[in-house]
Amino acid sequence: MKKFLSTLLLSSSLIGYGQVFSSGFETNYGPITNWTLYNVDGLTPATQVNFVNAAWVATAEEFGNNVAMSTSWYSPAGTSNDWMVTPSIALPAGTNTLYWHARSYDATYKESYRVLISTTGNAVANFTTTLLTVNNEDTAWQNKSIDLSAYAGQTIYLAFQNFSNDKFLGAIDNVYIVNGTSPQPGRLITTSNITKTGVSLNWTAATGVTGYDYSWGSTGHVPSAMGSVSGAATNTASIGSLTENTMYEYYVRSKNGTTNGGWIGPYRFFTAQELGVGTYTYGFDNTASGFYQNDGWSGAWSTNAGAGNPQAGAQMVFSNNSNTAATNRWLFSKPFNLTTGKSYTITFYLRNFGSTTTAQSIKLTTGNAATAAAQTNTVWTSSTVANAAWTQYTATFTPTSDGTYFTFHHYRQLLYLWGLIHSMLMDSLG
Ligand SMILES: [Ca+2]
Ligand SMILES: [Ca+2]
Repeated sequence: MKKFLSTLLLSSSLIGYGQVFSSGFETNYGPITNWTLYNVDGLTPATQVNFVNAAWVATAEEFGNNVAMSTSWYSPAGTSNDWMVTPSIALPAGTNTLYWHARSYDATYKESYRVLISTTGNAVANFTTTLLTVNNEDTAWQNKSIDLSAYAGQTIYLAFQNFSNDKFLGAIDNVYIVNGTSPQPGRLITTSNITKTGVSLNWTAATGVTGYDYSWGSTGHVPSAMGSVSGAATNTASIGSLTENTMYEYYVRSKNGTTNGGWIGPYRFFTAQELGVGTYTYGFDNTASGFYQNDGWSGAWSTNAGAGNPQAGAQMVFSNNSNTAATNRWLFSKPFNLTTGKSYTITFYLRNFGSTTTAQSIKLTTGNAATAAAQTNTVWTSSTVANAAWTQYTATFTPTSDGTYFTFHHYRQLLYLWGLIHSMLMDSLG
């Protein structure tokens, strides 16, 4: 028990009224170090998933938000027997409900897991009662719950056991025990309507609740009910009076009368930066964990800091095309606040690495959110980018409404057959 003491003390201030246990697997919010892990199978994960170097590992699902992940893809193949066990939990009298979110990561190779309970200890052998068996968990995040009222007044341990045979990856997040009932909203809580000073939070509504609280602040802030909305079906809330060009963190929780659900989060957003007041220049040179997400950018392009590779500075972004499928990879800028009718000039560098004989296709688009669906306006496009050297391009854009992202979209479908992989790189937007 000693190993849990310091982390439990750190997280105790995050336990709100009605909450008995909480773990979101963030470093500062119910970290995985609060749990006891047992890698009973002792098998060797396949190279592609060897970041799972324990029974369960905390890994980033979104920028700033971890999940607990386990694998059953072993080399040689085998059956997972990986445990994640809570510290001892003293259940109060009355109704107690366990909530969590879960998903698999490959529709063809879905993970299976059990939830077990012990009243005698936290060793694997103590878990003789299975509360729930989930075979082939869905690949979309699922809301899960179990009524623990039969154990009211007892000290319990809970375990999640991955018992999948030769599948892929599965994840658990937001494990909460509430004294009462307050079902969780959907796991992913998104933003929209980002301006210099405001944002809307959006979630998938829960049933059987009376409303939602939300919290926002700087990275690492301790969530508290800074705002509330009523009604189970309500699925959005607006925040104002924010600071321009600033990264914020946010949480949402359900509430059912005086019983609070667990905080779902943290997620992060940037408020918009005014563009046109001086020049914005960006070379993707942030090498901190999270790379360009720390600067408000997002998307699936990779970074490379190889000596001599960037057009300037220390790092660049790139997008590999594929020899088996169409490339469809987005890179979203931070949000910029633009003035309707004003002309903006965007310059950027592109080059190919590897083969330059097969042209790449790149678009520069704009939209009102950092999603592919929102990128409805093409500012610049080329299907003939085949530069051996960095080449500068210039585009101009005159918005018809305020509040805009710039987005680069690498979308070429590979047509040749001999299997070369080459890359598209971009640097020094400004
Ligand atoms: Ca989490
Ligand atoms: Ca294992």
